[in-house]
Amino acid sequence: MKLVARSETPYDADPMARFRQHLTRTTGLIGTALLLASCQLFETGDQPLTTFEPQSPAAERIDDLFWLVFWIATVVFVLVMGAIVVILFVFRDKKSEDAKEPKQLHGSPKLEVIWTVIPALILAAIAVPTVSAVFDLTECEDGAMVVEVIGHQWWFEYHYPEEDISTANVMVIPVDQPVCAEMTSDDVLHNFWVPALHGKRYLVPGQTTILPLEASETGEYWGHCAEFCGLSHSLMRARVVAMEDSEFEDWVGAQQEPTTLPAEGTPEWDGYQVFLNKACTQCHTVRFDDETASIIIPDEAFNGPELTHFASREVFAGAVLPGSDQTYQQALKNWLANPPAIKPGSYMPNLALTEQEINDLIVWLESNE
Ligand code: HEC
Ligand SMILES: [Cu+2]
Repeated sequence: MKLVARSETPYDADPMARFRQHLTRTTGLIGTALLLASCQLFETGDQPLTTFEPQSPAAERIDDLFWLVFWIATVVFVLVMGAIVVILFVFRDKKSEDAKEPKQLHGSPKLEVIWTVIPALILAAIAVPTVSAVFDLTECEDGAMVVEVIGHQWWFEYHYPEEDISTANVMVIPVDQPVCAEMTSDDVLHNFWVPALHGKRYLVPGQTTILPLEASETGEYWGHCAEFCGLSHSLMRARVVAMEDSEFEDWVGAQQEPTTLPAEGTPEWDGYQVFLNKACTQCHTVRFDDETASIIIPDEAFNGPELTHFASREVFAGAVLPGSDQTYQQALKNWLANPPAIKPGSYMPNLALTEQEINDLIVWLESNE
């Protein structure tokens, strides 16, 4: 084999090589652009995570701030770029006899004052509303309804201390009323982010962070854990449902009630027996109308979502199930068959349930409304 030094085939002498290089570069760029565009596709669709449709006073304030900064930055960008283009043109090298040198300056107090004062004013115009928003947006109004948000790998728990309710995945709130989320984490850092309602805020183990929430419209708001928190971080969604006041009262009333202990011999009874016998009671609280049968996992202990009113939440497993391509029952079947296959690293183990046991469990779980 003959080794050819690079200089022996000069770049210009091989137009094909040049073409190929251009092609690789262009394809790379187009590929990157498409890849980035696809991130956008994932975020919109059924669960839009956009900050541009604010539905609460806090989110509106953040949105206003964004547009203020955006327009200031746009004006600065256009002026600076415009000046560069004009200067490039006016002072280009004209290569002719009559081209004159621009006037040479050294030090100009007037100019220096101008280009210091203008940016200082711009920064002040951005800083004052930003800092005041940052402070206002971390404080809850007096009398706001408190919901404690506890982050777990990989689901959100919601506890209503006044109402004495515990639920998971779906936070239910009354519309047009201030709610104060008092947040913490049971394990690692998480971050609660429901873009239509507020910005992001950390959930820190051993600390309480505050997030004022208020939904201006009834409806569902989607969110996501916004801090990488381990293997299934991408499968940790948040969902907030805002209801009319009367509907909310009904919801609270229903959640406060225990669920019915199945009667012996019913199909629910079989599922309940599987629940009792397959270690489920080590991690899941269920409150029954017969209190002696209730299974209460202490707060300090390792726990999974409370299942007393499991079927009243339309989603489960960090609000990622059921997926858009499956029914509730199919999703539940898959989940019970092998949780870590659905959510890698899941703390709910594969309990090697038989198909019969899974079917029985589903009947019982679906009766817990
Ligand atoms: C070692 C603890 C543990 C055991 C044992 C366990 N689970 Fe779980 N379970 C969890 C955890 C943790 C989650 C939340 C997983 C997630 O979303 O990442 C969960 C989630 C669930 C969910 C979804 C709840 C929701 O609203 O998101 C159901 C239903 C469930 N488990 C049923 C069962 C049944 C039935 C058994 C017994 C066959 C069982 N679990 C055994 C820890 C456990
Ligand atoms: Cu998280």
